[in-house]
Amino acid sequence: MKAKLIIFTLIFSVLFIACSSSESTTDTSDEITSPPAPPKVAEDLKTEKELSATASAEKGKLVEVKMLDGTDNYVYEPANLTFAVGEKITFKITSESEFHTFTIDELDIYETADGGESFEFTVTFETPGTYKLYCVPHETLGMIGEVTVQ
Ligand SMILES: [Cu+2]
Repeated sequence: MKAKLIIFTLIFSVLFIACSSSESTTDTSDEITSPPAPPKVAEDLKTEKELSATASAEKGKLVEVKMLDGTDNYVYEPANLTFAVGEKITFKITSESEFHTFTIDELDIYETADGGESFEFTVTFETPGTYKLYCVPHETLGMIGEVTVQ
């Protein structure tokens, strides 16, 4: 009689534990919460950048710059350019046979031309200074120049 009671108690206990453990498993899955809301994107604090060269649709004085790559000699022609403050210039950049860029970081100028093609763009130089001109793929090969605004 006592043994039966023990067995009954054991079975009951096992069932109880099994039930409660399965319940707790269910609880756990219920506890999975939705992913936290993404952090609020910081306000774009970019301030109005004071550009020292302004792009323009209206044409100015035409200046042609060749971007040469013959016989692995990567150069701008001319490589040194001088402009007056306030001067509006329409550049016509022409790539000889490879992709080149006409990049002046400080003036936010990044223009490109594919091999054999020309591209025109107009800028007005507003801040005196000496600015580095370079070609992104060929800078290390010496394809650099200088733009002076005075
Ligand atoms: Cu180049």
